[in-house]
Amino acid sequence: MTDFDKPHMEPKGFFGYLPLSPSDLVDRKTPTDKVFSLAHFGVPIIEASDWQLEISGLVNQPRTLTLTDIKDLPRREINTVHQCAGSPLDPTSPKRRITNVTWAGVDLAYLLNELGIDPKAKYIWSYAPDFGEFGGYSQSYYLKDLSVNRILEGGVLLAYELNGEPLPHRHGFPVRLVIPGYYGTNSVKWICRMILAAERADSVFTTKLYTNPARSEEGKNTTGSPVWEIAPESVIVSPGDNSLVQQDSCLIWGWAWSASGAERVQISVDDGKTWDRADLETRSEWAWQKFTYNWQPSSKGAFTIIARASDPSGNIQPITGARNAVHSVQVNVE
Ligand SMILES: Nc1nc2c(c(=O)[nH]1)N[C@H]1C(S)=C(S)[C@@H](COP(=O)(O)O)O[C@H]1N2
Ligand SMILES: [Mo]
Repeated sequence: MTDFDKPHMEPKGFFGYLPLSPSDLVDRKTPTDKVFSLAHFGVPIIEASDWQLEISGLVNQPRTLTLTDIKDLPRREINTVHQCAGSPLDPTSPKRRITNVTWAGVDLAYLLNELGIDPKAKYIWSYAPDFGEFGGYSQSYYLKDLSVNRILEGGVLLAYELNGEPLPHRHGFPVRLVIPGYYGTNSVKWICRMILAAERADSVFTTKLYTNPARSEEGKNTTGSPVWEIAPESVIVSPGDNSLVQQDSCLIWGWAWSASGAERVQISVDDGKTWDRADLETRSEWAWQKFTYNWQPSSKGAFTIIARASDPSGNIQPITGARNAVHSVQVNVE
């Protein structure tokens, strides 16, 4: 069932392209050549004419689609944060691999409704043919899953464009999944097979890696939850780390986001003893939101500026020990 033709991989082996630090995130929309790129096994080079997508499992009319078939379906454009969850081997350290981009493709809800979803289908398993070794596991494909409910909320794309252009190979050419509000790891690039199923996919990248640690609460053990929805987070774009600022006025600004948007951003300049609310724009689609704060430093000298975001349910960025732990910058007031 999972015997894909092995694609040519260039490069072969873990691929990471990380061009931007927080102080470089000056553009609201990240230009394509500045969008980070990650691939556990390397980048498969797939020609459009060789590509097809099989959709089967708990669906009334299984179907195999070519790129032309996909492009003939209604085109939907989505502006969203695109963020990597960080290394699954080091899940509690923030990596700040974050961008805000526009994808275009067909909404998967539209396509699946055309094919007819069997009511027993609760999850969809998405496969790509990239293969190799990661974290001590040897795999002959990349596999992730997501819930049918999330798909039916809309916005989940089979995308063939990034920022108005065909996807570059490293970003998933010819077609990839895009799940707005979910960490990048779930958005399977070079997608070639989707299977609708009643249960989750039990596999390395679904239930072993990218699983939040199980917690025990009041004697009850909870099983680890998948790394799906993006937790509240913010980055300080300006001032940059180790910069000099003037005492009369300093504009602190950056971006905040989460799966359900950022509700509030707070700033501390006294190591988290007190927090002051920043101005925060409202969200459009799944995009990040700009925050601004006019700071009048109380004295000259060294300060640490910390920003923390919270979401509409009141979840708040932790200070340490999590992938979405706060970002801080050191500045000198002169
Ligand atoms: N097929 C496949 N899809 C994949 C991956 C992969 O290794 N193989 N890596 C995932 C991870 S961890 C991230 S963060 C995003 C990165 O997408 P980008 O390179 O377009 O930024 O792709 C995801 N999709
Ligand atoms: Mo990632």
